[in-house]
Amino acid sequence: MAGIVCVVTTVLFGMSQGLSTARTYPPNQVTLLDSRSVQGELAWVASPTEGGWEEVSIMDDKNVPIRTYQVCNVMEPNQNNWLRTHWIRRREAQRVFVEIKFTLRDCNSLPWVSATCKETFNLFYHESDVDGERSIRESQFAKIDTVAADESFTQMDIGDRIMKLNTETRDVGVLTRKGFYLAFQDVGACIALVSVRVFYKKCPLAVRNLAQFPDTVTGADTSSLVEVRGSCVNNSEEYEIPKMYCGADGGWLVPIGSCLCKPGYEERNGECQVCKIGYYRSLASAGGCSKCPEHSYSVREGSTSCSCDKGFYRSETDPPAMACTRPPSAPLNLISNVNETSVLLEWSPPLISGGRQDLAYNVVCKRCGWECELCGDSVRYSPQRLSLRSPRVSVHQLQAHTNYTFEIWAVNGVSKHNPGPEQAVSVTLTTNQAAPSVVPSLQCKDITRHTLSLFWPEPQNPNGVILEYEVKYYEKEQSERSYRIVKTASRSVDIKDLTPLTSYVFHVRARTAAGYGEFSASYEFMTNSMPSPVMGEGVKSTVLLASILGSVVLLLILTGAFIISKRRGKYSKAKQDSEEEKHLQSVGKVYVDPFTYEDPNQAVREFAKEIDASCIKIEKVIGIGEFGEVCSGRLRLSGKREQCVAIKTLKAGFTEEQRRDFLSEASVMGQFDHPNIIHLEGVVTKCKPVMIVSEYMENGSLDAFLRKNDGRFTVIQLVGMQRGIASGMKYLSDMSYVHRDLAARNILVNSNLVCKVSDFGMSRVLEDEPEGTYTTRGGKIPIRWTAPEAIAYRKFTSASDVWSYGIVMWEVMSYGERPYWDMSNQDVIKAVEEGYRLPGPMECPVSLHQLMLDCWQRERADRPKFSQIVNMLDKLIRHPATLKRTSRETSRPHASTLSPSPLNVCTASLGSVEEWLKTVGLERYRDNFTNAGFQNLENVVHIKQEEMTKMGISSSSHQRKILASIRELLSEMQHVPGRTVPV
Ligand code: ACK
Repeated sequence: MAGIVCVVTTVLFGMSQGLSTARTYPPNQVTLLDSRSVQGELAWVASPTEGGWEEVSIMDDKNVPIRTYQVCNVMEPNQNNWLRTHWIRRREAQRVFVEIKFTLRDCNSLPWVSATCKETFNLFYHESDVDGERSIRESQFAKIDTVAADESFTQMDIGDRIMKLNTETRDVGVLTRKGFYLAFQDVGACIALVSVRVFYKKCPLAVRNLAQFPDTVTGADTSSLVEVRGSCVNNSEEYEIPKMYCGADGGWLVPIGSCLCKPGYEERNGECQVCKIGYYRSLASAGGCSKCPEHSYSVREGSTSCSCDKGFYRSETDPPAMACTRPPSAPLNLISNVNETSVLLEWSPPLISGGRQDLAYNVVCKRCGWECELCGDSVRYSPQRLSLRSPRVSVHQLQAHTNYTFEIWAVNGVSKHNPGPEQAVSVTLTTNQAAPSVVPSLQCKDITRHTLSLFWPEPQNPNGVILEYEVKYYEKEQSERSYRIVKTASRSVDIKDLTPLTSYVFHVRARTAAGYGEFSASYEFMTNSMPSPVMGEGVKSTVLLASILGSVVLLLILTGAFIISKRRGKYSKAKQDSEEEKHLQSVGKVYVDPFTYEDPNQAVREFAKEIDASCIKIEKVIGIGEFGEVCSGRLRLSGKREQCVAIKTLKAGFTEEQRRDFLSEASVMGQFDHPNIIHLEGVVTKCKPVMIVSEYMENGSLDAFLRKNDGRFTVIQLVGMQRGIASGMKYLSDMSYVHRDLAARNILVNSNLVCKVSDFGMSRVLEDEPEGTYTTRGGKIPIRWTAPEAIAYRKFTSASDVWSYGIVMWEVMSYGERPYWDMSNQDVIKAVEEGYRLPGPMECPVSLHQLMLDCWQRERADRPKFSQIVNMLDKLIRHPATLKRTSRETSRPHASTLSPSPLNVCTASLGSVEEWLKTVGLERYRDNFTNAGFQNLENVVHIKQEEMTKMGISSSSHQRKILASIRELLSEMQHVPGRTVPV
């Protein structure tokens, strides 16, 4: 026996060479007992106390003593040796693990003990709340398992000093008491317990998805999962409840939900770190910190948004990532087109959009008398007043002959932060005369056999003083053509001498100084058979007021009287008509030539208001007129607001004749009252210098203005200017005034691009016109603007003004180009005589060029009237699509209106670039063309405007002239048989 023990001991010693005292445990294990870490004796309780388990101290490989238990009673049968540990506190564990390291002797290697030798031992536990129970009966222990060695050692192993250490781990649970004892039962094995470690498992503190999960003891069951709720790490917030499961083996499983870094922080290395200065993070769900967008900044760490730079803003709906923006600048180039009581306003977008895409426009309408007040609800806007997306609006139902100011505000999403006058542009205008609107209803107050007493309300928009009403009526059964008319100044009339029991249809209309309004809808009333009046109500024509008296009987009785009265009715109609005719008077005003006055000063007194010189403040000289300086200044008339005016002065030392001629312009101008005719404020004749004071036109004369703004306007704006001039000319021709010198230089333009006809001096047509040329008949005439019949035999009429108007249209579309360029006056006369007409300027819509050609019809009767021109231009403005096709896309206009010009003939027949340049008066560019490689005209026809600029032809008017000539050339080539157009 002693020999065996000795052998075992020897083996244990040998094994101890491989044992380490390093006590490092996996992080998810909490050790409750480790026999190797006990200093001194273990002093566990062995039973029997003698001859059973024995505590033996051995050295590990670091020479640190460790305590072991051994037993080796393999030769004696019926062994029952118990070894019990001390009480082990359970702490929080519900399931504990027992790791046993042991060595076991192979029974086969001890052949003489094979009957009694065992190769297992039993492991027990006993739960108890008490530390240090004295004696525990065997039966109180519960078995955990029978432990067998994976490897047992033999005598040979001892000789070879081979370590055969077994490690077996068993778990036990669910534990419920405060602690427990373990017991090892040996039933006859040769065994050494090298170490015993008891531990439980924990899932260690972990951070997943920015949520922190604490140390968590595993569940009681081997398969149980403990659900743990995480808490968000610093500077983060719960996005979705963070959860994880702690598995029985101490590992975390299945993270669910998450936390997100708060605004102002971003995730870095599983933490939420603050955004740096100049950066921001606005939403917990957004990515990382971002740099402050344009025009914004942040001055502290952890910013959730960036503040806007001064003068820049964010709207409520702007995302923090969007750059800060600012309100737009004012719209540009506001122009107005007045059409009776409607106005078309158009403008160009502002220079500064503020960096936003939500630019819109609001319209403010003010009616201005002594003071301005906002327009009421009766004014209509199309498409709307506010939030306009396109730069145009038409305003309707204004009052006639009234001053209005329209402000167009450019607005965007941040305008409300800093609204200011720099965001608006305004225009002041006067509406035209307009006929009254329709009489809205008609009623019949009394009905008798022969009389209907009608009354009606005033039209909603009288647009002036109603001079009279006209009632048109006819028997329903008869044709509308046999109508009768009654006129009255009041809003009621008795229509007499009617046929009894007859339905009549009535229309009524009102008249003001501007003419008649539209007839009302039709209303039907029926006379009755009663001699005394009954009340009647009008119905619209489709509805028949049928049910008057069913008295067929009465009808029969009255047949005789009926026939007689019907005859009388016809007679009295004739009488009535002739009486009414007498009321008709002409409303048209005719211009009076001041030179028909015996004393021309009388005309001045009649048509021009005398202004006291003290009311005028001259500010600066703006030009030189034929009689003296032209100045700008201010006029303050008592009871009126101060206004800017232009002042023409008569130079000192004038003759009486010059004074008369000078003032004749005021006598003419003073007769006109139209928004497209320069308005005369008055004259100063009682002191010197003699002055003519007129409204001030900020942009001066049209030709210079266009040249200064070459290419800057939309076609609609240009047509708007033309429309204004045509409207002014219509007014003049309606008054039988022939201008004789209509040209862009004699049109003035105000700040709203409104064009007004000016220059009504009497003498200049013959004497002082800068363009004037003496004709063979002696008079001085502006040849390029003047119709052939006026040049040839001084036939000046509104039709010759129409010719000049066509030239003005051409000047407008070519931005102030000189008509017929450098051609001499003689060549112009000859070319026009031969049928040459100016080609459409570059980008000129075909429809406008066609209108010009119409104005240049040789037969003056074939030319359109100004009223037709106004209508035509209105139509084009209303349908801008008609302005799309430009002459660039067209071939030659109608052959009958544009026969070959001298220029064209030249270009088609002469092949060289040099000769062609000569014909267009631009031979100075010969070298430019040669140097750029343009050897023949075939190449030239492909030239682009940019190429010309590169070649050194910088004048845009010369470029245009060249392109126009090329178009002509091409068109000419198309008409030459057998020639292919090189395009
Ligand atoms: O082209 P402008 O600037 O416009 O130069 C001439 C100059 O005076 C000599 O006629 C200007 N002018 C004439 N009448 C007016 C006016 N009512 N408002 C502004 N400028 C005017 C014209």
